[in-house]
Amino acid sequence: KINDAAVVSTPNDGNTSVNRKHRLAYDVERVVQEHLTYVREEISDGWDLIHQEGEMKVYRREVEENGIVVDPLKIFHSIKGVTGHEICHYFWDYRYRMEWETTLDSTKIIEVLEPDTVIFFQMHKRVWPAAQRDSCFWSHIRCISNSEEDQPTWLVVNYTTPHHLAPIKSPHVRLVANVALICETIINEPPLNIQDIKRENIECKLTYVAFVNPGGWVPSAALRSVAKREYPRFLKRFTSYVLEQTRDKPILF
Ligand code: 18C
Repeated sequence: KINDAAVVSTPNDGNTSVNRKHRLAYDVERVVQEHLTYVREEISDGWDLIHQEGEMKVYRREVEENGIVVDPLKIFHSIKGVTGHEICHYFWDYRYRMEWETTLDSTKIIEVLEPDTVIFFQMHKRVWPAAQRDSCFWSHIRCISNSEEDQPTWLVVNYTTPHHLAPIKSPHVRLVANVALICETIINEPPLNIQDIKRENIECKLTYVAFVNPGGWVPSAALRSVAKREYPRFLKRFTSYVLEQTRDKPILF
């Protein structure tokens, strides 16, 4: 089900194609289902709480593959005054991205597969002395209704894919990402009439997970310390941005 607010529009630069039953539909379904299964798993041995601030808890598991740090990261947060739909809308829609992402030089949609699934090419900021990273990934937004009574779960998944419009060009290094943002909306002390729900009654419980392979060697300690600082920073900035954007707008359930 596609919500009007989530329909994408892209600049008509002749470099974007649109098609309906798309070639990555199976891949999208598989990865979405994996995230939905994984999100219910409890934090177990091996996960370290690396940052805690208010309601936000950031966990990380230290993992290396062929000497490259690929630490899975998981953040739990709870934000009063917004819905899961609002959080996912602002995360997915490219029009807002450069307003809250501080680690990007650029972002561009290179293909629209469906109104809820697009392919991005992004150039990340260079962190000296490592080579500059870029990324190419499909990005999918979805609403999942669990029952008539409960608020739906909203999620966004960003998953690396190759694309002919985004060849890997040295000296840039292609990073590999599998990121999901999964949001539930809680209504506290629900008023009898649904129309009377105010922002003070709503709360979004979110889980953000990231599996990122930097695509080439970077010094482990430096990478871990940048990641430890940047992920909480991103989530704080992004959620404040959504609060600011939605404060005076009608609630988007
Ligand atoms: O999920 C986020 N954003 C989405 C929309 O853009 C999308 C992004 C996916 C890619 C995430 C990968 C991030 C790695 C970027 C490397 C370069 C970062 C530059 C850092 C600048 C200080 O899903 C939000 C993503 C929030 C990302 C937080 C940054 C994490 C930093 C990771 C460490 C990189 C270290 C590079 C080498 C350092 C060694 C000296």
